Amino acid sequence: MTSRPRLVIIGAGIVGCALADELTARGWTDVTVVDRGPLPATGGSSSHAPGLVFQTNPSKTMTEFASYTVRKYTELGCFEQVGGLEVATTEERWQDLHRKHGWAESWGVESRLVDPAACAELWPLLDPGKVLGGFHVPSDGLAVAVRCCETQARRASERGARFLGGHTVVGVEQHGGRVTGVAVESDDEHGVVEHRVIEADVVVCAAGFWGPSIGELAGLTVPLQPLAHQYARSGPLAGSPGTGPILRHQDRDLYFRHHGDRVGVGSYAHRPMPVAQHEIGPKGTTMPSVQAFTGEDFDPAWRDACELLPTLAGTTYEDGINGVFSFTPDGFPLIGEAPHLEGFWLAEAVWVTHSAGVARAVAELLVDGVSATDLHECELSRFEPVQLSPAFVAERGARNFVEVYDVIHPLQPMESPRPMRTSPFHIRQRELGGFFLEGAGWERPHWFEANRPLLDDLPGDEAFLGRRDAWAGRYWSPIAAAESHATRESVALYDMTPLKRIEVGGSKAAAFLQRLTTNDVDKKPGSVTYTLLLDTGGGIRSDLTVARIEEDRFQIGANGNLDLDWITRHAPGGVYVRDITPGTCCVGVWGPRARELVQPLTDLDMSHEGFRYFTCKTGYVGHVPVTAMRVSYVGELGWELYTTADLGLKLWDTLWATGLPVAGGRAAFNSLRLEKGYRLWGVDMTPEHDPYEAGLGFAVKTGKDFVGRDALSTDVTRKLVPLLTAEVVMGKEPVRHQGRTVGYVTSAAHGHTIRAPIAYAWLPAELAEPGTQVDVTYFGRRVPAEVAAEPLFDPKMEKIRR
Ligand code: FFO
Repeated sequence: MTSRPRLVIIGAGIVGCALADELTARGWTDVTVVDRGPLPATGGSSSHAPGLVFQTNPSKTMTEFASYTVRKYTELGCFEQVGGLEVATTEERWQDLHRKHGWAESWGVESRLVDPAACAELWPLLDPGKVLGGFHVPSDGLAVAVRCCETQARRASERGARFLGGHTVVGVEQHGGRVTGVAVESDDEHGVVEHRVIEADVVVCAAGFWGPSIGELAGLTVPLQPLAHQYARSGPLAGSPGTGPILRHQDRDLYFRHHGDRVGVGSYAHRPMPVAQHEIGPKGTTMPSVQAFTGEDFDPAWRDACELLPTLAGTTYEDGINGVFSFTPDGFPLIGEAPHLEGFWLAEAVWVTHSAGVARAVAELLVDGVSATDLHECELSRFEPVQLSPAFVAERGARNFVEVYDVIHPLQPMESPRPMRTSPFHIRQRELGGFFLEGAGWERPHWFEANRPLLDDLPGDEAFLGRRDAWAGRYWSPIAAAESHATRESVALYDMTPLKRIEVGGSKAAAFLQRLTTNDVDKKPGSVTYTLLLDTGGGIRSDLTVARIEEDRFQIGANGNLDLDWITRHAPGGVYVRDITPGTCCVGVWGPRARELVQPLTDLDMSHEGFRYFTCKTGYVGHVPVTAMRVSYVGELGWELYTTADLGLKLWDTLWATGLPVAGGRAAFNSLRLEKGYRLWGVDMTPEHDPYEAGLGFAVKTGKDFVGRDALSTDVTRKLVPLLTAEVVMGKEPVRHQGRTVGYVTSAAHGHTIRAPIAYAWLPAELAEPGTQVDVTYFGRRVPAEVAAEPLFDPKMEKIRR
């Protein structure tokens, strides 16, 4: 590609304009932005957006997007930094605001919790008798969306970008799997339709809720559901201060802002109002993004608003609108290149709140090939095929609308549509009283009620079970302690079917994987290697196990669909890449009695010498052909046994019939892996971190050439370390040292074997020494913690290597 590729951006809303600005600032000046509507108010979501920017989000990435948006629009003079206030009217919400305060601290957003009187000072129209307290972020505020579009478009135009209003995209041109241009229609001054193609090397679709239609032109599914949402303004209010913070009343799904002496009220309380692509206003409609306002849907919200803001009572609302904007199945934006069409990118489902941040990240991806921000939650390739079905996208999109202001527990799954993906062991897991949560579309058991009787034989003391408050105790059962105990003392079966399995083969497979990953994977058949995928900036894109099954056939244990996409994209000719996850299954047989369980069922030599740690073999367990790998994410002797999906149940029943194992769930699994210090990608480390910081330098062989190597440095300023905490926390909590915020928690669990709660956390390198005293802020409480040496369990590997 030339250093200045020809770029077309579809959509001159706030994302398209921000992107044109970011790219032209980086020297990509051959930029054309097309939009079907007039400029600058194109009639898309940006044209009606009330512009509220609340920065704090459970996701570090989303918070960073919002914080950059605030900084940038403030500098550009199109942001009113009025602050943001979220009030609680229930105890549950008040607790949740404490949790939110923690996220703000973890992600570097200054905030404070305030009492009802302070809430009323910030919002004089508010009845302090109704609230328990508030969460105040002084840097939040209002983006004037259309002005943001104009200002950024002007800067981009000054650097050479062209903005074409009244140009409707009617085709995406391609040749040989690459995008070559965009076909547009426009009316000339006589109303005659002109059709032409704008040639392009790169096309970015920033078409907002039109994304699915544009995607269709490119042969790409864009999993986005437009929903309409009601917003109205009061009449002039005597006693209104005229300005003040943006306000959220989430217990009633409401938000507010000032419009001079009027107050704007937005509601998520009404029924979801999905809008199909063909229902969006046709060409020529001034505001295609606006549907008919229905007072009967808004009236209850207005009544709730009157309760919080008594001055509204006795007045009614004026000029209500029903604005359409984009929802995705998981609430995150859609960023990334189409899997089958090189050069066609998405920057979709982005709210004004995150617009500048997303645009910067996409510009970095296009220009540098890698973003400084961790994008794994936003990448288009995160969706499994089943999660792209129109029915799924519609239902989950609507659920996200309903839940947008709910207090959501980190483990809480959506209720429907479920179940989607089930492993062959599912039927047995149900019989055992499995409690299921969802991950990557899979039903995953977290514990089994059938194991409850095991609790009777266990130490019932607090150090063993772990002290949990009601929050940390939700979606958890003490049965996890029994399953953990059984794994350490006897043997347990863990369903590893949701583990992404990718087969890579062909004569060049070994050379390819050697170049793509950090460790030496070019070992003899039967070897298994723990290795990393890095991006070109040296950030960790994944951690993998690579098993060389045969000379030219590898089986990769990966973290998700992102890995499949990454490996597929990089594969040269002569290498095939196949997702074998759906057609296969895996059970982990782990514990000191694992050998005693498996050996009688197989002719394979399962002895320590005959089947070394981190090796694999193929053979039979009972009647079932298996690939056995001697690896263990729980830190015990044992094997992962793989077979095809049709034989999964047979395999499970064969193992079960020995009478030795119990079934173990994710809750025990998570505790066991944290005791052993095994990192979970996407939670403990992300592309934001390099291997040395993450404590994974052992998996990097700098003597060979691999993607990301040149960006690596062994100097580290921060480290991922285990903390022993006084009670169980959940993750994402801020960590303080001598009163100063120094880092945040990634994963946490109670370590039943070590009889202490564990929290992994990112800390400055100078504080990473074992013994350093810190504290973790959990719902506003200070939980004492101490940096510990890792691994916390079996440092000599005596349990695994025997
Ligand atoms: N693949 C398989 N087969 N099983 C798994 O559990 C997983 N993972 C992810 C993705 N791929 C997988 C990888 N995470 C170890 C640590 C983390 C893992 C997988 C394995 C591990 O055993 N580490 C040892 C050995 C390292 C070595 O000898 O090189 C260690 O750190 O001591 C599950 O999430």
